[in-house]
Amino acid sequence: MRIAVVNPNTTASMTAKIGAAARAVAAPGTEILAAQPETGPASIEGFWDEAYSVPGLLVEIARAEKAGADAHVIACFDDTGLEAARCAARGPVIGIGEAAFHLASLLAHRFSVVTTLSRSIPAIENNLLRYGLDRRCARVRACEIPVLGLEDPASDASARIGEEIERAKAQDHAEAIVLGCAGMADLAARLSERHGLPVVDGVAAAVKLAESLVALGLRTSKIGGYAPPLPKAFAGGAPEGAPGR
Ligand code: 5HY
Repeated sequence: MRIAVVNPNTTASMTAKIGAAARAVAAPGTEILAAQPETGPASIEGFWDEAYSVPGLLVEIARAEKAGADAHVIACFDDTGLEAARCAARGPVIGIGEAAFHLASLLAHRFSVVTTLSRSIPAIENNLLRYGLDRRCARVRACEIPVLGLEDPASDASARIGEEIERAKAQDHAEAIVLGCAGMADLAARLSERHGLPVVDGVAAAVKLAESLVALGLRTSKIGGYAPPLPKAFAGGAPEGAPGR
């Protein structure tokens, strides 16, 4: 099978890291197509970045559909553009945030999220409410490292995230941790070992859930909110993937 993993920001080193994390867990018969938009913010830190990343993301979803993708993973923890992408795709579309929340809720009574900056917390809290999983999440925390700070080998990201994990264990009584950024994908195993509890990375979680849905022959429902977009006039020129393009 072929799974498209799209990093909605435009930082190539993050796309490479995400692609490596996806390939590390993919089954032998799964081909991972990693991509990022040609335009948009270098990182997504809050609502404004998120809004401007969606048009480029949707173009990449359309391209992956043409390339025969059986499923798509949106590799931004805010699950940026998830519902619009589901309208554009035939197969399943999995957000790494939603995937990680579900897996953590199968492992622990309550989990906490550790993301990058505090400004990213409201979007994550909104998603937990939207997915009906807010009751399973004790708290969404931030380690106060910018998204691209995770790309700096000299950063103390792992230590800073670890400090937040210890606070989550002591103060939230968290029994599992969800890493709240695609850029943390390479840290999960080491953090889980060091801190003695399950640490879930959304990239790996989303790839395995996508594989499972495809293997079960389950695709996005097209009889309601995720039906394909209707053909209509589009000022400024219709983007790739628009009906009739
Ligand atoms: C992500 N931003 O996973 C989110 C995390 C965040 O560019 N990739 C990003 O901080 O919202």
